[in-house]
Amino acid sequence: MIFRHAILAIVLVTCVATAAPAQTLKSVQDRGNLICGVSERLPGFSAKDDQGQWSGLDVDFCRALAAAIFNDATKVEYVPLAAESRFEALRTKKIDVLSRNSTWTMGREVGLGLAFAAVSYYDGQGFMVRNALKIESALELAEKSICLQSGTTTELNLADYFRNNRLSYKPVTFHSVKEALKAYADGNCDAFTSDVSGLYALRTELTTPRDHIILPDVISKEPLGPVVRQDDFQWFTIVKWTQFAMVNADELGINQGNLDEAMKSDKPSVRRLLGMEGEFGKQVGLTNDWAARIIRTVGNYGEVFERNVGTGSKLGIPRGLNQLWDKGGIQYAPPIR
Ligand SMILES: N[C@@H](CCC(=O)N[C@@H](CS)C(=O)NCC(=O)O)C(=O)O
Repeated sequence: MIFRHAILAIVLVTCVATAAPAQTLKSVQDRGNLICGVSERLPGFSAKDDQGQWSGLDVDFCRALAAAIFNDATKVEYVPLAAESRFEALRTKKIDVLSRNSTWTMGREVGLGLAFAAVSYYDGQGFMVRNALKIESALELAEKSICLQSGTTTELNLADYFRNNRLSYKPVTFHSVKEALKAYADGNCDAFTSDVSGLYALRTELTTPRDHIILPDVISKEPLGPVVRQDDFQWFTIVKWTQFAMVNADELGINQGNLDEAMKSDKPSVRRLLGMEGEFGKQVGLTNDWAARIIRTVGNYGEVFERNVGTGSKLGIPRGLNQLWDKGGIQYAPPIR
């Protein structure tokens, strides 16, 4: 009898131990930096310059998280990941968060045990072709060869699109974006397909970008956003509200330039966002000025968008769907209250 109780106790202790929630925030704080998975090279989203400095919209998300946690956006170790290895790197805890133009799909959540925290960029899949080809619509790509990267949603969307339209095509698939773009640049494919944002980004890498157009057809929904494991709700909450803080700041008109002025505001929504009222930051394991730290160092969502990919940047992408909900887009953040 005593023996059976002892066995039961061991089983219970083991179960409780395995069920203990992961403490990503604590391990990030103890380590002293955030390990962020990013693209290997996608200018405007994540790219390393000659001085070893990373920049881009996805990189700024990592910086925003580091600012919220450490009040120092430089406390990030970037891990460049190919499409095929990104989710495994997250599952096996090689990274704390994945911020790498990854599309939120049901399969990736239920099949891989991951959780998309928010949508940092609403996108869709498109095609890039040479002007000289005189193609104006994706349907004219029937029988043509199309370069793409494996391990992406791109592959299935492409197959679906041609199947739906009862057309055939020749997919030419590569493990790395570098190889795929080189094949297209060398003329080994008639078209290149990816998320439209990726096409804008990669077009800047071609010898004569203006010789290539992005077709108007958008064949899928690609909501891109940061991803975490499902085992840590506190961490999921921090990642999610980091994105929402930047969108809320944009909506409230708070930016890097007017933050100090905004700190004196008596508007309740501004005071709560910036931590002058409420205990929202502390309740999630941060300091109450967590969002102010993000805005001061990285900026609001609109500033991040414009700086990295917007019409004034090298990529020149119109804000489009990523405009705020009250300005004609679908970027919408739940309120901080
Ligand atoms: N959003 C799609 C596609 C993401 C993707 O990996 N696209 C490629 C082609 S643009 C890319 O970003 N490659 C950059 C890299 O591998 O560094 C997905 O989640 O599967």
